[in-house]
Amino acid sequence: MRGKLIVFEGVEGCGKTTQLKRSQQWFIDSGWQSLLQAKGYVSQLITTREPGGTDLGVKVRQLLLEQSIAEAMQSRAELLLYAADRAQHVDGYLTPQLHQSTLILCDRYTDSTIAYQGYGRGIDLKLISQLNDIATGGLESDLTLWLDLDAETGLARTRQRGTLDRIEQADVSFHHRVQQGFTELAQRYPQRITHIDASPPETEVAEQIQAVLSQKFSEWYGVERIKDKG
Ligand code: Z5A
Repeated sequence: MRGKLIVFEGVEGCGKTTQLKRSQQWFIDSGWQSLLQAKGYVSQLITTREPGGTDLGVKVRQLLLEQSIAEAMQSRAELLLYAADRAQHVDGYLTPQLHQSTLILCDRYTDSTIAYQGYGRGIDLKLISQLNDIATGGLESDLTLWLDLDAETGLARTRQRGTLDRIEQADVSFHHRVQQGFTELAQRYPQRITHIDASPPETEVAEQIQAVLSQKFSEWYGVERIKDKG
């Protein structure tokens, strides 16, 4: 059976990375992993991210996020670098893994490009859509979890970590536009994008995500919901 691509999206500091790791552990602890493996539906669960999910992508990520480039990165150059990272990721990693029945948890994907380069930088949304199609070859997520958090709270969380990368340093109105982008995407694609309230404590956010994942596993694999242990 083909694998599934589950994407975590949202503004900086919304807790994607934290929740992606918690979901990975919960998949094992809850018993879903052993159940789906025993039935032959899923071979393994892996985590990855954009930008930076491949060796080439790690280098592209450095270019995109480092603050030390003397000249300002132009918006279209930035857009094309994200697209290059994605094309490598899809063809070199995601698609082969999906053919091996892998369940993939991915930190950011195409909606980030629409939200950041489209709504944030103001690049034409049609152009971004065309470029996303080229970079993905049509591969869409099976489920996108949008961790909805207001931009200020997210930025305050990341600032506590210390140094800010090139994008985190952008002014707050940029981050508001990005948040607006995610909001509109969720309204436009309710079948694919599920809203998660990312403002409560980590454990409460995790519970919302686990409920959605349990429901999706039942739907995708036709197995009865099991009682979560984790
Ligand atoms: N980008 C783009 O522009 N276009 C694209 O197409 C793509 C990406 C794919 C890097 O992404 C940048 O790439 C990003 C968008 C751009 N812009 N920036 N900067 P990234 O995903 O690698 O980096 P990020 O968005 O900055 O992620 P992050 O800062 O690591 O945030 P996060 O993953 O959402 O949050 P976290 O690391 O899980 O948590 C942040 C902190 O909050 C941490 O101290 C946690 O302990 C804390 N936290 C987490 N959950 C909670 C709750 N519930 N309450 C309180 N505190 C919490």
